[in-house]
Amino acid sequence: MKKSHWITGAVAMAALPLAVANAFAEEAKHATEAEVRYQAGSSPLANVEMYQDINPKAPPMTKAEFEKGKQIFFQRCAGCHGVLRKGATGKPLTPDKTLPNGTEYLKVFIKYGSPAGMPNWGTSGELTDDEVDLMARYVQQTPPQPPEFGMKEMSDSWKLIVPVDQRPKKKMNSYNLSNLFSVTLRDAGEIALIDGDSKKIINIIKTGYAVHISRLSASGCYLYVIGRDARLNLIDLWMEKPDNVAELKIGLEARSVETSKYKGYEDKYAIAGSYWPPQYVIMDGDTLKPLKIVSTRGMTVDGDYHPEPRVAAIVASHFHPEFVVNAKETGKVMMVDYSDLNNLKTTTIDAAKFLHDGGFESTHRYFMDAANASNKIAVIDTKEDKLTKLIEVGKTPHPGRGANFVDPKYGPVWATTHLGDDTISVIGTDPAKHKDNAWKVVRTLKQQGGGSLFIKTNPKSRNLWVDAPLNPDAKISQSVAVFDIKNLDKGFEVLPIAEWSGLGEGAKRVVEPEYNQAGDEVWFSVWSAKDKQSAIVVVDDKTRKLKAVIKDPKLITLTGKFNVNNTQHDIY
Ligand code: DHE
Repeated sequence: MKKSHWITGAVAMAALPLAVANAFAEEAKHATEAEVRYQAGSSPLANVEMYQDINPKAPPMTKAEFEKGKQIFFQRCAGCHGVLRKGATGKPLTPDKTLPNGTEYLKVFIKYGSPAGMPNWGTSGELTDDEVDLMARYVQQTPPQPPEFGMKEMSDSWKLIVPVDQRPKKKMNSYNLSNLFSVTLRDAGEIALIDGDSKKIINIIKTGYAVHISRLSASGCYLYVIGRDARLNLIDLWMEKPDNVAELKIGLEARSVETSKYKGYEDKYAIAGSYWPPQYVIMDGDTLKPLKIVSTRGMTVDGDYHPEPRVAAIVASHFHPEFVVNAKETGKVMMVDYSDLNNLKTTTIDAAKFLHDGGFESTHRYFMDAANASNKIAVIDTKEDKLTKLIEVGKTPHPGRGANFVDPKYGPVWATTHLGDDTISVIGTDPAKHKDNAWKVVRTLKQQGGGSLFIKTNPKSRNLWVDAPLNPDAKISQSVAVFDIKNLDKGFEVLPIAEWSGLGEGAKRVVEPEYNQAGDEVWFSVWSAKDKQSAIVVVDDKTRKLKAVIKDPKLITLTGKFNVNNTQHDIY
């Protein structure tokens, strides 16, 4: 009998009363291996190392299963549930939540998914029944420290699907690319390319899970799409049918991507920032080959060390060859000079903690940077690489890229809406000709309610549109408010966008106004659950009347929309 069986046998016997154990020991001396196996009923796992969680209630797993579960979780699940399983767009999966549910309950969720956006990992064939069972037990274990994701892991993930020399040298399709929209199909892990002129779907392209945002290269030829799972896709819009030409995983969880826009560097570099690991990576703009990874770990503006400053918004300076990289938890804005990657120069600006999203004011010199949990807008001067001002605004500002317009009384302004209250803060942005109004809230407007995410206008419009998709009142979350910029004191009009979509029953939210290239149409997403239909409602900006509804079963959980022209040229 193999030594190991003895050990196992001995361990099993040690638990028995002594007399019985002696009898077993006597008998075991003469039994053959087959008999011991048969009698001892040795477990098939007898030789396998078990994973021991610090929580004794966690269901048993072998070490190999735990390692496999870790791989699957970080590849497939971290993008939505967070690398530490604290939750993000997906629910928290910490043991205090998962243990009470138990394995059988979790298996059903993992296998069949949910209308709230959880993919059906089992029935879609992505995971076998054994893997579903393994993951149901894995998420009841204490979350392990997530792995780092350095140059080796990144390079191993890099796919150059169509080499640069095999791509078109000029536009090979007849689309009006400037009026193309990249549309996030969040829970499908895809984007839809929709022709703004014909409102027809040109292509549905596989991207990262819980795809988040799209950005354009300076030339408008390349579209970059980042998924929460930190998968970055590069799409060539000049191809006969625009499609993926390169792909890179930049970490385990991410939200932002941008490309170099300074003259002489157009399309040269791309940059993407991750929530985990807390870092950003600069890549070749036309292949996504990773070139330089920089960690954001460090001290907060208050002087405390932070191990996980997640990279939030990234914009590209129009005044220097620099990326403006926001670290959420430290409140630091890094002006990263990409002119010499081997001797990387970075100016670090102290702003305010919990930097999130933001956009340029109308001259593209100042970046209006929402420090959302600090209820502040940080004005970052991208010409002088300095903080110009920290401005107190409403509760939890969430501008998206914000809205630029000329206020009849205060001149050029930039506006943000808020998640935490029903106000819109309007900030003066012209220190040259409207000095008294610059860098302060000159007007506070009341909109329908809190829970707002995006505000938008266009240089050719007199409308200011604002959503409230997270408002608990369906009447508010399923409509939008619109102000007349020429007469802001008149208050807002409410348009029943969800009703106009004709989608019928089911929870839905109206999110993110986005203009077309001409600035005479506003596109709204009507965001339904994964098993319901979503739609895009197109409103005529002049008449504020319904112009078109774009519906297709393939348009699943439709959220962000990025017009090529407006995104390429920072027009909002
Ligand atoms: Fe976003 C922008 C982070 C949830 C749709 N979102 C951003 C940016 C960040 C961010 C850091 C700025 C990127 C940039 O400019 O480089 N978003 C997060 C989150 O951490 C958060 C709150 C929760 C999460 O787990 O992801 C979150 N975001 C959402 C959504 O639920 C939204 C509404 C729907 C969806 O598709 O996921 C959503 N976020 C968007 C959109 C933008 C965005 C449409 C781009 C706005 C723009 O105009 O550029």
